[in-house]
Amino acid sequence: MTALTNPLSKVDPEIAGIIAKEARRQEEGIELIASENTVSQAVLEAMGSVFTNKYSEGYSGKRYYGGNEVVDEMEILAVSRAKELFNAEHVNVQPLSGSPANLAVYMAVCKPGDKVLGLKLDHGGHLSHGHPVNFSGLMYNFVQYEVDEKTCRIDMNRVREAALRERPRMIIAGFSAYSRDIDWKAFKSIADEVGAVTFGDIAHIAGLIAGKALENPVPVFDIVTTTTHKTLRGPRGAIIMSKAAFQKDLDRTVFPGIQGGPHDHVNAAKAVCFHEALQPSFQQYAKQVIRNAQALAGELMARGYRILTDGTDNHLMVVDLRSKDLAGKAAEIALDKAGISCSRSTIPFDTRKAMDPSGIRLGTPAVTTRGMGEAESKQIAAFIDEALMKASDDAALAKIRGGVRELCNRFPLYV
Ligand code: DSN
Repeated sequence: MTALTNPLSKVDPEIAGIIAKEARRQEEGIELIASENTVSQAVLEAMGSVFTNKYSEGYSGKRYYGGNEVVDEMEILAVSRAKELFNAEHVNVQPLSGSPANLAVYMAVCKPGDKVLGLKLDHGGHLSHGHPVNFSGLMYNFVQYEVDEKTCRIDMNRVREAALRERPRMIIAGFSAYSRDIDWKAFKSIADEVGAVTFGDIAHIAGLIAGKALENPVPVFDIVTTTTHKTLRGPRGAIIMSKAAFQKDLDRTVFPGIQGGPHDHVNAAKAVCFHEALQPSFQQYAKQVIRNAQALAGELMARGYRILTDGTDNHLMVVDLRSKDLAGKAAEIALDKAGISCSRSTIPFDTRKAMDPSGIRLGTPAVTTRGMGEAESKQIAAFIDEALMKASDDAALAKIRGGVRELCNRFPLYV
């Protein structure tokens, strides 16, 4: 494409200015939101491509609009790369995001009212795993399993008991705030005992699986979904992977069941992200994400913080702030003022409300992308500790923000 003759800064300086402001916020701040990451310039370029102009309802070779021969080429490549990356029999790259991908799985496998087993939200699960205010909890008969009160870990004996008692149509394994490995094979064997379909939601850990730092459930489970923008470091979106037997039902549920035209510009960027994740350097990245999370958790524990499960096997941790006489919302606000982004989080058996729960969730995918290692992760723990101890001292928080900016300047995001 020729150089832009009418750049955004000329056409709409207001929005251009706002984007520049956000770019600066990202450059100068420490991003610890466990579900966020920083994409490459190549992913950004594909997302901003002319594919956004196209309608291509349907699938490769079977579209409802003309002029799709190039879209087909792109989507076929995206699918084949995702299949290779996750060793999947079938991949649908069209889901717009994680919840619609999960909706497609429910609609393809279950009838409204069918029983499904999933991890409770405040025990680390996800809204779309059966929360009563979400479509999942409204449309299906959810039975929610919990983590053990003492260890805060999933107890497979309890999952088995619930499965034998409830005989669900489908069992979900997956989470948005759980820091330990999932025993995929144990889930599969329980599901086989009761004749349930296995559904894995690996949105948080897909990049760690793609980078071979965690075990891959795709060859074991019937269906696995993931978003593409978390540890996988791609554009905002999702994919569904499955055994070939589920292909037809899943594909027709995504389109025409739920969605219209796929977002081809985003799917092109997903293809770029799969290409990047197939490179050996991505395996180094995935391992470093975990090493950084373990260094961050270790240093926080050394400073007297309670980390659920006493550590982490993946990229995230949930910090229980009760022993520090703090709550999640105030902690999130204080850290924001210090230039550190995180998300407040419920803890299992929380007595506080979700808007101001007892914990915060921290993750290392984004700081690892910008090149930080274990030494910087420990430094970040020191910043967090100082900010939380001075949560109501704005001058102290501004001073910490200066230190955060200095650290970030040493690890630029886009150069
Ligand atoms: N909102 C995502 C997260 O933060 O984990 C999950 O959808």
